Amino acid sequence: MTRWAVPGLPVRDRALVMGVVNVTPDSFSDGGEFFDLETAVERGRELMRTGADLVDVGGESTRPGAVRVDAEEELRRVIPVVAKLAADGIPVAVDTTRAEVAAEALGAGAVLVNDVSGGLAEPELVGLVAAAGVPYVLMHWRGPSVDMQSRAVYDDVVTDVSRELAARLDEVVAAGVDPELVILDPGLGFAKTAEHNWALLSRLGELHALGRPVLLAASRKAFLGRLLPAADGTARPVGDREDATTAVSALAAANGAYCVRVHEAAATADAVRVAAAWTNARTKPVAR
Ligand code: PMM
Repeated sequence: MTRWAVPGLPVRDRALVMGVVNVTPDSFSDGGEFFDLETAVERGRELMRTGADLVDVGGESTRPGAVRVDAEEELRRVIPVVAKLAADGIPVAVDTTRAEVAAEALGAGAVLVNDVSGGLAEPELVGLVAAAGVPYVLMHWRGPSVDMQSRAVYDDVVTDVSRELAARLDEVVAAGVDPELVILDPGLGFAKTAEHNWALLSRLGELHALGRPVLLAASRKAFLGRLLPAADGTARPVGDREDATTAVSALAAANGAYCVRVHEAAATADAVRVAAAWTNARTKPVAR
């Protein structure tokens, strides 16, 4: 199996674990638990202690239906957290669609820009990433979270997402981004139904055919809650989706994912090691 190495990011013989630090009062997945500065910084450190390879700091919720915060508020939330974690020597990604926030975060020590809009929200962000020469997560995106589910319409979701990601990849490379620094992400839950997410996960090979490493962020998402309903049919609550998240991490890693983005690191850190042992044993001769 191809093991990717992206310049500037940790190199491991297994999938990378990206731990999520949401500095938002309204994220769907952790409900604003880590909203204030000290709590968010401590959360980032804890994710690293428990097995994350890098952390992803975001100040704007992208849950379905979310309305945007202004840039000033996003900067106020994100930059001090990035600065403190980077000062500890922690590899920090900034989860933003705004060029201004990305620029300030890189100035504060971030090493990766995670852009859920794939450069579509603010095209200036792409120029900034090109000039900075930093790794870039390019996610499949069809429009803002507020009404994105209305755009969850595909002929064949894997073919369509692959084609749209390939087109974005060509565009960001034409804008000067080094292709070796691009990580692709199908954007689970972003203009996707549960069925779309499962199709994308199960046909990961088709995304790998685009020739770049793939990041997956399934952690705690609604499609896992819907897979595991209670007896009365209600979806499994967000906080009880950890085991399902770990299962997805193992399967994603065993199927070649470069990085899995999760809210809790420990179980996924084990899962990606299990996956690596499993897949490596396929190619190593075993003595009798
Ligand atoms: N999903 C969320 C936020 N950031 N970044 C990437 N690259 N891919 C995703 O699917 C993604 C993301 C959703 O919100 P959360 O932070 O509460 O999981």
